[in-house]
Amino acid sequence: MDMQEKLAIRPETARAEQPVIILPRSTVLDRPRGAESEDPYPTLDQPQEFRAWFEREGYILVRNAVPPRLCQTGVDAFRQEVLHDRLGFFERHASGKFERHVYTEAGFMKYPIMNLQDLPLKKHAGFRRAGLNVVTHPTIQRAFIALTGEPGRCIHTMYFDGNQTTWAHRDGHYIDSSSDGQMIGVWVAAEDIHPDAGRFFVVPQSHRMKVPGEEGDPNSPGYKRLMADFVRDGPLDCLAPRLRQGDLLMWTSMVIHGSLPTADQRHSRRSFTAHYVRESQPYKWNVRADKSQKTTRVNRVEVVLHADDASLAKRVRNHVRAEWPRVYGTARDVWKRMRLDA
Ligand SMILES: O=C(O)CCC(=O)C(=O)O
Repeated sequence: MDMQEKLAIRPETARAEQPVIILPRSTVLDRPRGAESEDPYPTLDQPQEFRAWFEREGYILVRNAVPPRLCQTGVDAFRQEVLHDRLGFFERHASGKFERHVYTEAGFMKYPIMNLQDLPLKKHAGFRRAGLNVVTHPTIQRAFIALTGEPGRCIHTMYFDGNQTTWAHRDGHYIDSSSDGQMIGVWVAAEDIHPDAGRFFVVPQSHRMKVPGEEGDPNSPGYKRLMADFVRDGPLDCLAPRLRQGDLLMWTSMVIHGSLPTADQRHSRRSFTAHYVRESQPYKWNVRADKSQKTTRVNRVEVVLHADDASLAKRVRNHVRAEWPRVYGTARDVWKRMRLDA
């Protein structure tokens, strides 16, 4: 039985930990920059300085960007509709596959859900709506226009509850604008993030540096090791700002980032995240063959839909997965076993 099958049968059981590469440099873990309270960031009322900071540092922070009430509505909807759905299958960021929840020891969802815009409308309508309301909020659009001079198209979204300890990476190795390096990532704190919760980290100015060996497959252990080596031993400092509910962090697709290991498992690190490209630029996958052209609109923002429903068979599969997850899980297990036996 492989790991996926174990997951499908016993969703509540934390899967055997895959080796996750953490950041052993003690200054990164013990005293990540950003723990201090003074903010150096230009605000949106200073658009030129705002853009200049972003271009120089590769990231920027906007305090109180999204009303806390909107974030809370998203968190509440997640807890009501999604967290306790032990049978449901959700697309995951780490594997790119549809998997059931894995819970942390404190009962948080360990692996983030990918692409809220593709969630089945019947079952998860409240969470989908609330999450998309956060990641398309007008302040995010204003910030995107300040950084690029034009409106943005949202091409990817995620929701984090617990911490998967995201490996250090550049987004642009996976997905980017057709013009390399011009996609922008968006991380909205959906609650006050406890310093020990496994904070989001960014390596300022890393978007302008080369990391040896990074040209390889970004899903390979070798890539993850080299990126971690760079964060640990490289010339740049790691920054993990304290974020409160509604704070917004934006970064360019070539800046290195990830999440610190969780120091205290009692804390969640709830956040809605998204990736945006300029409306005038298509997006591209660097790790997938096909890219979806389908979109919807939320808060006047174009949001790309990724549901794989190009044939009748795929639509039936998606329907069964959404409406009869027990049947889908059993069928999937049987199918996998048959393939193993063949
Ligand atoms: O918050 C995290 O763990 C990582 C998020 C991330 O890598 C992203 O949104 O691109």
